[in-house]
Amino acid sequence: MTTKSKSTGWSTKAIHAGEESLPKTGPLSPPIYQNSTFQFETAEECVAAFTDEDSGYVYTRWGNPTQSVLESKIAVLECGEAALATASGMAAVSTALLTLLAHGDHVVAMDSLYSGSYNILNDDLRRMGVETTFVDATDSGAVERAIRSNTKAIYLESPANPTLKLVDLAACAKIANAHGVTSIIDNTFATPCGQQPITFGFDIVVHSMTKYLSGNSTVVAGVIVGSKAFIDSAKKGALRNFGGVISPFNAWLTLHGVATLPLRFERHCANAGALAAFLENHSAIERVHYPGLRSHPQHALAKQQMNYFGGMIAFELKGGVEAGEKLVNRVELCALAVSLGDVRTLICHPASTTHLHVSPEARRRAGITDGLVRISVGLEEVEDIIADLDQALA
Ligand code: LCS
Repeated sequence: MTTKSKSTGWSTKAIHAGEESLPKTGPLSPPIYQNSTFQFETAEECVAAFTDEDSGYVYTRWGNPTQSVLESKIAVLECGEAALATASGMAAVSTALLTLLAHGDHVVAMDSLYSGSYNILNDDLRRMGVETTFVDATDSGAVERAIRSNTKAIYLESPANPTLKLVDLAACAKIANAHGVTSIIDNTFATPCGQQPITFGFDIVVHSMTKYLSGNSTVVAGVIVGSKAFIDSAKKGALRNFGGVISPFNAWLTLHGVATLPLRFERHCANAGALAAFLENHSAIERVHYPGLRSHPQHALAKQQMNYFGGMIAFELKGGVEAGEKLVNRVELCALAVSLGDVRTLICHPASTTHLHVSPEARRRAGITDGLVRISVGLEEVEDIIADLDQALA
């Protein structure tokens, strides 16, 4: 199965893609190469591996066979030419940005982002002489208006963490392309089952594989997908030099997760749709943010560009922060935990957890209200999830 193969379904790809390099006789599932270094028979072989890095493995910070199987699989699922697995989602974000940017460059970014990504752009890269303008990217015109002569990249999330705002993928990719700017999107919430931004014209996709791709809260991992040229330069530059490589064990665990992603994601989304409808009709709730609801301001766009509406829901309680605290203290089945994409339903309060280190002003601008509660809908029977929230809201 080759990259961009369209001839097979998502589940088939998730299970089989990337495994062509495995011997046809021997272990059925990809083995784990839990080693840091590789030996050679002769000096000539060793020099050859250093000269042509695609010809073999040298040292796990430079590449490892378990990692390669995972990378090939994700590249196929995201319809990209190549992929690079990383130690975390943040290592994927930072490696992609460090590969692209230099002192004096400018970035246009969405105002609603995962806090770590917001902080890299707003603090670390600013300190290194890269300026970022944050805009309401639900308006693609605002993205275009913020582009300057030194803009090198646009950086987006859709659906965004934790507001569930969307960006128009085709419009933003077209704007970036027209201005010769590299488009990057964090596809963690949608997963490749929900949307493949590269098919809309995006240049680079990043993921926290800690979430849906691994699926069991056992791993911290990330991945970058893009052209072979970009992935090669990230692999031989920022990833190798800054060292944010995935461990073979985490790559191996993630492979197991990815194989069941299409199956799991379908159930996450079906449960989320039913839960969102329940929450929207609950008298204690002011507003529900879920792209699959007709009340979501970008529902039409969601239908246009997403295969599924996702497993993440955010909502605001009529009683604000105090009601939110009471709710998360009263749930029994749902776990009070950050992160997302787990088989279990997770509930959290972004303003006091995931986005605590984003300034109140930036949170307000992004639409992260103090009363916003976020749910990562799990794979339990949806009746049980609804019953738990119903008793907690009562
Ligand atoms: N991108 C998105 C959209 C995320 O939600 C996260 C983590 C990251 C990148 C970073 O990935 P990591 O390095 O953690 O693998 N999101 C988290 C969250 O919402 N709660 O805890 C972590």
